[in-house]
Amino acid sequence: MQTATAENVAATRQKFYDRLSPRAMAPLWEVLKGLVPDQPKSKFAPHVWKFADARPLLMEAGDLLTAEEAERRVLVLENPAMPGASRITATMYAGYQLIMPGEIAPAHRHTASALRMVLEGNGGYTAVAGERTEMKRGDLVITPAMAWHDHGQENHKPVIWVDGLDLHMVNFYEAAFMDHFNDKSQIVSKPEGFSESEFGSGMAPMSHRTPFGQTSPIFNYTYAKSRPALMQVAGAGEPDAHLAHALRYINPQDGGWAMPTIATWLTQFPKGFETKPIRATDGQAMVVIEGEISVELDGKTFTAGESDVVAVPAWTWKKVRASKDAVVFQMSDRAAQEKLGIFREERK
Ligand code: GTQ
Repeated sequence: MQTATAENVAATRQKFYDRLSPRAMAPLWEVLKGLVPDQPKSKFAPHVWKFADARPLLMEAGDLLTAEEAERRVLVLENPAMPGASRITATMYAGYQLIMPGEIAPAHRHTASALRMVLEGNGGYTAVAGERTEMKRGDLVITPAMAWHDHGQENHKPVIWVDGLDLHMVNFYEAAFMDHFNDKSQIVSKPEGFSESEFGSGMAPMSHRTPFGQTSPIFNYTYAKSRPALMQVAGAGEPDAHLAHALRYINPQDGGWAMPTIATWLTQFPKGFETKPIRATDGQAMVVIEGEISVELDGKTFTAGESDVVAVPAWTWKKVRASKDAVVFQMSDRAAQEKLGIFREERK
């Protein structure tokens, strides 16, 4: 009789496993630790993208192909730990998008929701569901799921913004659809500012309507409104030890996040202020709108100035220090995680 050495136990088990795989089965005990980990361990790395580095390359892309050829001319922010994945964090897609003067990025619609944080090029526009909005630095423009959208620039300057999309979340569910409009631009049927008038002044139509389902009916949260609001709040009290002065973009219909999957907020960090350590299960991207910050992520420090983007992977200890008064836009998959009941954070 054979004695039960470690080798023959392993060999016997392997023989058993080999009979399972052709039957499309596998032993849980070999994979359980990876399937149900003790705590989050992100496969993604903290990173900073410098706009000074990216902008000339974006302009080169502008010479290489038109927005129409590209459909969307975007330099995708690829997390360096996962090249080729088109991800800035585990679930978030982000990129720098360019529209050259006179160009149109043609009208299409898709299941994925998009946001744009505008960096430069006043005069550019996005049209969403029959309404145009001008894009100015610091504006948060939202494209709800399945809403037609096209982008253009009639001015003489390039337009550049940061895109944030939930497309990986949609694709995870294998639930993605896309349509192309039969013309470059959609038909504009409403005057500019109409949605803002209907939903964006603390009022709403008497007959309850949710034109974009769970997405906010306001599709441009202008910096002309958000900045003075944030500055007044910041000027009136002490910053929160972990969050500094932060305001969330909300859906006025229900007070929840402006988008169903992506959480968005705007933070003012006073010069010299340093936040206490915090970590959370959401993967975040930070876009510096004003000033300069250094972000310590699991002990490594990244400096970010205007229009730079910082990736903060899930469950990474984060400390932010402002070397100048700073305003930072942040986006994450927190909105989706909260709906699923899995969002957690820890503060020191
Ligand atoms: O503007 O519709 O960065 O469809 C990626 C996919 C932007 C957009 C992206 C898109 C868009």
